[in-house]
Parts: sequence; C-alpha cells; structure tokens
Amino acid sequence: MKNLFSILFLILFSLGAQAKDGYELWLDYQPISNPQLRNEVSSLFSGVYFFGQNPTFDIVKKELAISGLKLVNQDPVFRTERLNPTKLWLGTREQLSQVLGLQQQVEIQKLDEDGYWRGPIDFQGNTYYAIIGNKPVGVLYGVFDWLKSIQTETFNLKSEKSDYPKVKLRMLNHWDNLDRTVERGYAGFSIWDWHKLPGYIDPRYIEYARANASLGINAVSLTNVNANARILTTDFMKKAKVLADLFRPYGIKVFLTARFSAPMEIGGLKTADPLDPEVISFWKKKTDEMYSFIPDFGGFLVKANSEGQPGPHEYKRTHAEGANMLADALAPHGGILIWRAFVYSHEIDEDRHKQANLEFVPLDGKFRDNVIIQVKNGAIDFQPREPFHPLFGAVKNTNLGMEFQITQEYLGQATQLVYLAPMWKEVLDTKTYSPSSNSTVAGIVDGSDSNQKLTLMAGVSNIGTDRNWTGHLMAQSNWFAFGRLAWDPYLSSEEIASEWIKMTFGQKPDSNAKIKEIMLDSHEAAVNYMTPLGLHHIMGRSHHYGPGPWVEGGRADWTSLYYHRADSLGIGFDRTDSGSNALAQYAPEIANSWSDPTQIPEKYLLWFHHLPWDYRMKSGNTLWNEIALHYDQGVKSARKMKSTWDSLEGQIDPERFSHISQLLAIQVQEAEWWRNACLLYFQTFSNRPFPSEIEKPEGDLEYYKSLDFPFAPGIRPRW
Ligand code: BDP
Repeated sequence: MKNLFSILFLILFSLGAQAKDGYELWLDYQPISNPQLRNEVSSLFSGVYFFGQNPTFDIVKKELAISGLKLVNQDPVFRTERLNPTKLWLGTREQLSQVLGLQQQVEIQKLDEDGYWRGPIDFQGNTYYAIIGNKPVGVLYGVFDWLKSIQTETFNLKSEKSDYPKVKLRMLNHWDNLDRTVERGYAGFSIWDWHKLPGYIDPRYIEYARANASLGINAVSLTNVNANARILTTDFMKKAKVLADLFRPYGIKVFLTARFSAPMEIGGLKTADPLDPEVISFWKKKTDEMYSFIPDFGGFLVKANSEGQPGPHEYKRTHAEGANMLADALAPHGGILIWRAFVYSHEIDEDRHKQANLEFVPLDGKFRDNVIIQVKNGAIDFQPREPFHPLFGAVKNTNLGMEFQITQEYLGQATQLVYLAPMWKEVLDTKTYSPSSNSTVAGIVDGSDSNQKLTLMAGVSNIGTDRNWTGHLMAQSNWFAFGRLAWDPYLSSEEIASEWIKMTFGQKPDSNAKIKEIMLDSHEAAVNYMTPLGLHHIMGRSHHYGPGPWVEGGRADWTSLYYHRADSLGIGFDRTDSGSNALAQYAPEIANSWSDPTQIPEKYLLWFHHLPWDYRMKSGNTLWNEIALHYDQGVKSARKMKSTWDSLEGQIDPERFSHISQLLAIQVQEAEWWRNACLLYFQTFSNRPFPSEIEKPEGDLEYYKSLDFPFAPGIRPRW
C-alpha cells in the first residue's frame, strides 16, 4: 500500500513538474545535465557558510534551498563552521574583511554600494568560493548572478567576476488602480489586492519581489500615474506598509503616485497651489506620516498637467514650483520626487512633439537635487518606434531618468510576441551630441555623460494576475530585458535574449537558436506591419488595439490624421523648419542631418518629413511602393516567426508550445489586418496601385473601419 502511494506521488509529481505554465518565470532552475558542472555545483551546495545574519541573507538561504534541489538535487547544507568542509562563503566585504586578500578587498571596494564580487579565495590551504557584496543586497544580487551562470552553463569555479548596477534607481511603474484594474494592463488584474491588505498577504507578493531582485530591480511605484488621492490616506498607507516590509529584504523600495490635487480631495483644502502655506503643510504632514509607516519610503511619482491630471499650472505655477514643494517635504527623509515630462496639451498650438522641451528646458537648473524628471523614450508616446526624446541632451542641470513601457500598449498588447530590448537599445545607443560630442542617451541616463548622481530607469510594468504574470508568456522576456538594461544599459539585446531563453526553456542549442531568431526579428516585424518608415500613432482610438489610421474628430492630438497627415500629395509630419521645426530641439549635428530626407535614417523618415508619394527612396522605389513593401514584409516576418516556432513542436513542453503557437497564429492575423487596413486606407490618398511584389490587401476599407472593440483590455477607467 505504502509503495502504491509512493508510485502515485511520483507520477503526480512528475506530471506537475512537466506542466509548464510560466509561473516560475526565469527562475525555474532546470536540472543541470553537464556532469562536471553538476559535481562542482553540488559540492558548493554541500557546505554553505554565511558570515553574519540579516533578513536579506534569510532570503538568500531560501533561494539556495529552491535552486539547489532543482538544479542538482542537493539541499544546501548550511554550516556553522566557516572552514573546510565548508565550500561556499557568503557575506559582505566588511564581514569577510579578515580573510580577504588585498587584491579582492580593493576590487570590491571599487564597486558601487549594490555591487558584488564572486570568485575563489584561498585561505589556510583551502579554496572557498565566495560571493561578497558591499551590502547584503549585493550578496543577493551576486547569488542570483551565480545561479544564472549555472542555469546558462557558463559558471567557472576558477574565475572571478564582479559587477554593479550602472543606474541607481531601477524601477517598475505599475499603472495599477486601487480597484485592481490596470491601465494598459493585458495580463489580468492588478496583483495588489488592496481590499484584503493589510490582513492578507498573497504569496505572489514574495514571488514578485524575488523575480525583481533576481534582475536587480530595486524600486517599485505601486499605483497608476493617473492617480487616486486615496492611496495617501492612513488606511492605504497601512496597506502599502505591508508591501514595503515584504520587499525590504529584497532590496526594493516602495514609491507611490501622488495626485497633485490631494490637498483638496483628502485634505479638505480649497486649493492645491504649491506655494500656499496650508498646501505645503498638508504635504509635509502627509509625507511625515508616510515615513512613520515606511521609514525607507522611496518617494512620490507625479503626473501633472498632462491628459487632464491636475498640476501646478492651475495656479499659474511652473512644474519646478510644483515638484520642488513635494521634494522639500521628502528631503528630510531622504526621499525622491519623480516628476514626469510627459506633458502636452491640445490647448497649446504647438506640435505635441515639442511640448515637453518647451516646458522643461527653461526650467533647467531650477529643480531640487532630489527631483528627477522621468522622460519617455520618445517625444510622443511609446510608439512601436520613436526617435529619442529631445530632452535628453537639451538640459544640463536637471536630473533626467528614462521611462520605457514594458506593457505592450502600442506593440501588440498580449496577443503578440514583440521582444522590446532592440527597441530600447536603439534609443539608449543613439548619440545625442550633447552635452558632449560622444554623449549617448545611455550615458545621460547612467550619469556617465551627464554627471548626474541621481539616476533612474523606469519601466511601465506588464505584470498582472495571469498565471504566467504577463499574459503572453514571451512577454516575460520584456520584464527580464528591462531589468537587465536598467542594471546595465550597455548589454546587447542578443545577450539578454540568450540568457532569458536558457533560463526559461533550458539548455537546448537547436531550439534556443530558433527562439532567439524569432525574438530578435519580432520588433522590426511589428514596426513593419504597424508603422513603418516613421509613421506613428495610427492605432485604434483609446484602446490602441489594432489599426486606426482613419481616426479623426475630437481632440486633434488624439487623432491619427494629426500624425500621418496623408493627403493627395504625400504623407508624413513635417517637423523640419518648413513645418513644426521640432528638429531644432535636437543638437545641430542631428537637426542638420535629419532635416535632409536623404540623410535621415529612413526608419524615421515620415516622423520628420512630409514627402510626395513618388519620392524616390534609397532602394529606388517610390515612397508609396516602399510603404506597401514594408507592410507586406511585416506580414511575411510574422508568418516566418510562426513557422519557425511551429518547427519546435516536440522540443518544447506541450503547454508552452501550444500557448505560444496559438498566440502567434493570432499575431499573423493581426499583422494581416494591420497591413490590409493601412494600405487600403492610405491608397485612398495615394491613388496608386499596389506594387506587384506584394500580396494584395484583402477585404474592403469600410469593413476594417467598422470593427469595434468595446471590451479591449487596459482602457483607462473613467471615474
Ligand atoms: C499613454 C497611455 C495612457 C497613460 C499615458 C501616460 O495611453 O493610458 O496614462 O500614456 O503615460 O501611453 O501617462
């Protein structure tokens, strides 16, 4: 009988172990097959010694317990004696200082406070493998890196490695509402269960913190930038405190969004004027109260005077006056105020592209030291491809942080596989020519070109209650890639993809090469079938799902016509000096070359130029034909992604294989839909036939225009 139970248990266990639903993310720790690596790693797990104790080390212990068993079937043996037979040493530099050689001491000291060193240390005739951080969290990061090297089979017992994050604040921004809906969320509801907090702790909170820590993400803003003032009430502070306490040992600080009109909404004041003494005192008291619950509270994130959000302009005050007032309330506690540069108004008769610079450049040098301006990667809005935001390079005495969007609002939401690292890298690697001729966007963001001390990279989260966290399993790679780039913006998209694939799907060289090919082709594919050659913001109204180049009426800068400007003569937004002259906001090296349609990279052509349909492209094709060829190429690439994936049947576990295969089938349909709808629509202006090489767009335009998606996910709730 007992045997029967054991057999049943084994069967159930192995069935369970095979069911891959994505919940484990990249921390699945699949068994290592390489015998030498297995032996080395098991031996390290067989003797683990911690120099000291603290809550972060408790987490490291848990991670070693999970990973040891899964990777090499070895429970870690935690020893109380640090010498042989102990094998693995963990501790901070200070804790290990007596045993460290001079060389290591110097190496580690050079690292940033979150950095780590790992490698062999000879001591009294034995060699120990040590993972050392300047702070306990550095040990945690070092351990995750070590585990990654095992998962990716790159671990070498004899070599040393040190690393540290290039950016100080590596942050997720959740656009989560208190009712658990998520603005632009495509993976279910918010993982923050405010209703059950502070009493109930969902185990997901821990899994979430663990995943973030594995990437070095060290800050999270829990609430939507379209903020609800209620989050600043005492009841909600108590709830947020629970999360902050859970996240602390993982090295993660909590931030909250602050609604500028909160003094009126929850403070009973008649104004939110940032220079009003009562308003100042409201924010000071609120902030002090927040710190009484969360002593290491990160600070506030604010969206003001943008898309209807309240802000200092209501009181004829500047963004600097608004931001500084909040920054002053935070400063005594060491808090940081993050103020978004995503500001534009249809009441201002200016190209939306220019508005952030018009607001912020005159304020350069006027923000407090603990203020950082969070700037989207491009000047419009997370489009499939955008040239970098001209604020990078335009200010010299203002801290600037980067805001990327991990959630795929404009990039296929949760039905499409689009690996975003290549898009982010394109922006990070671009030369700004300012403050110096070699500056890049990455150099401004990490402070190496801008000299700013306070540095930030934020990513709008794609996380929700879906079992696999991100809706589309492959979208986990975007959470991962964001974390890796926030840690080191100089990594390549390719190496990040390789790491993620091995950690997610295991060590299978053939299938891994194909998955990588799919991922690396996916962004260009999406740009081609959505918005090639610099077209932008031509998605369906409000939900932004699918094509809507015909969207017109209402607020001009929320229509597609505003952006593509197609007419019988041509297409594109003239942002040269004969048009809005947004180009003048870039350094002259860029402005001059991009003003010339023959010099600007063609991928940005229609972003800055309105050109005739018969304009000759570098390929020799007319502009019209080139647009059509790009759309068609996008569809072909999507089909190729699908067939490449399908060729992996049998090599990937059935559950994940089918999930991705089904979604890729949808992606192909959506790519065809985009191509057909956009080409049929633009043809009404170009009045030219489609080039013979392309597959003729099917259907009729009226049909595409009639499609309606009242229940598309992620739409902004209206209160
Ligand atoms: C846009 C989204 C909108 C956000 C806004 C923002 O459509 O839902 O509120 O950005 O960043 O991309 O504030």
